[in-house]
Amino acid sequence: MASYRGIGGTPTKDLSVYVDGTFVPESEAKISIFDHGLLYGDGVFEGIRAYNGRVFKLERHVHRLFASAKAIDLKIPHTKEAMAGLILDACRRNRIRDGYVRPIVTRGPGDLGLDPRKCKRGPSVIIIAQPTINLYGDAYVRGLKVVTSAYRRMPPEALSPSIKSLNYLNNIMARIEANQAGADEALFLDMQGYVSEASADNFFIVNGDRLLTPWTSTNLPGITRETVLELAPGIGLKPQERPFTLYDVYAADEAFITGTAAEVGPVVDVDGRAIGDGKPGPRTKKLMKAFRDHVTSTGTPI
Ligand code: PXG
Repeated sequence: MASYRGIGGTPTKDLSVYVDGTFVPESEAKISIFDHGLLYGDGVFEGIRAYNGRVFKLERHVHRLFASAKAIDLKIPHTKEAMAGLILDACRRNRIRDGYVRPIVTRGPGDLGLDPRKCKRGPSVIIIAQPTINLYGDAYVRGLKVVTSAYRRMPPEALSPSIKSLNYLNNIMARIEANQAGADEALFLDMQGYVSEASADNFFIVNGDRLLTPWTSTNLPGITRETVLELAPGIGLKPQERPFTLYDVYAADEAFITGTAAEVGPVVDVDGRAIGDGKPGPRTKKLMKAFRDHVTSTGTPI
């Protein structure tokens, strides 16, 4: 059965998905309507890519999944090694060479109250592995149009944006604004008015040979972000993590977003201001190529 869904609308067949201890066809996969992941967004997840038959930064993603779970006091019923093994197994069973993997761990079935102690059975563990995705299509060639969100990124005082939790409404509200403005992405400011991140991606600007991104206290410590910071010196860019404002964005030579699904995406317009000359910048393009070379030649073999 072919259907169109998944990030970017990639056609997929009936996938083999992992749910609570076994692999089943997705059409037979079941989760309780009392699962607190559904009722309250009480859970954590990861988004992981496979390139060329290898899972990119698998250990780093598994580590972040466990760190997110720890932060919400959720005990994942597997070791990190077993979880990594299940992710690779999900790829193998779906014959993934280039794909996207989504492990999810919820608080599990409870009752209609939000007290996690009611979830006596324990966490639900789900792993979906699907073939490659293309998030923004031709937007990578023309560059992305971004608008600043009227919502601020959830501050760490309310809920740490470093936790990759199932609560994405803050991000979704911003994405709705971007959709209504006819933009590709939304840019969040933090509560102090500094640039935070996009709705599902980290944000960078380039000025001369300087590469700037905000530090991660007000955004997700993205694994693509880390990778770009590692690759930058190799193409002659000096990376720096520090706060900056919308003025710095409007006046930047180049801008781009990073994310596992988005990869490195050139930004050419922010709030109606052309960034640089309004075309994907030369250093961004160099970085996109360095990123592609890196991800297609490293990773854990499936
Ligand atoms: N910030 C946020 C808020 C994210 O959700 C990133 C940054 C990038 O992190 P990585 O580790 O992937 O470089 C994310 C990524 C999507 C999608 O549709 C993206 C994410 C989660 C769900 C969907 O692109 N997370």
